[in-house]
Amino acid sequence: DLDGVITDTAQYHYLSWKQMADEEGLPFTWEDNHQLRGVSRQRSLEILLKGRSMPDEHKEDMLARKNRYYQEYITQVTPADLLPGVADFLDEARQAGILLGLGSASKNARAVCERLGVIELFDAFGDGYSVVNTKPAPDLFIWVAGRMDLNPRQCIVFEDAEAGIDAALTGGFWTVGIGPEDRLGKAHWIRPGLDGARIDDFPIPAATA
Ligand code: B16
Ligand code: MG
Repeated sequence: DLDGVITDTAQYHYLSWKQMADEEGLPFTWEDNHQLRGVSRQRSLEILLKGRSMPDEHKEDMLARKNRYYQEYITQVTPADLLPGVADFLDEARQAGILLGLGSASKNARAVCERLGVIELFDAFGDGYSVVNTKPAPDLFIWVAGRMDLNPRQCIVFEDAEAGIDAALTGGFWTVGIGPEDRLGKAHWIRPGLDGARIDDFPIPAATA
């Protein structure tokens, strides 16, 4: 995953939704924002609207505005925005010959990874354009694994979102939850972040043919 695992763009998503919600007079807090982690832009708006009905045209306008604000924020992203330990962990994995795949719900994932300077590290890159059914459907992670000729049981998904852990478990992947236990309790392993993480911390049994 990208947002919340490799970099913390959750704050930029929040500020963009908040600006749009304030303009519309809709209540929206940082706590509400946790429900939007890993969830597609369209689905996020539905959650934010809490059942309020709106003409489709107005919804499209709200989505476009939120994305404009977000794209403005991510122009600030630099390699210094990699979360602690991420660069070392990705380096260690590559040196060990482990394939790396990105599975983000975001249509802005490519721009963010380019700005972070990590795009070249990935052997497969799945983003908000790759599949129709978004997390918690398993489709994105299965798509990414398939691009690397891997079976889900040969892969570990690192996720900060409950929707992402659900997606990975449904797809048959090993899972590491990055964040608090109350959000990620279903994952095989849970860590607050990747700072100090080593690949041996996540031993998966050899896949059988
Ligand atoms: P966009 P991830 C997700 O990214 C974010 O966590 C989620 O908050 C956002 O709504 C979603 O991407 C879509 O992003 O509006 O840029 O297409 O965590 O799956 O990397
Ligand atoms: Mg995430």
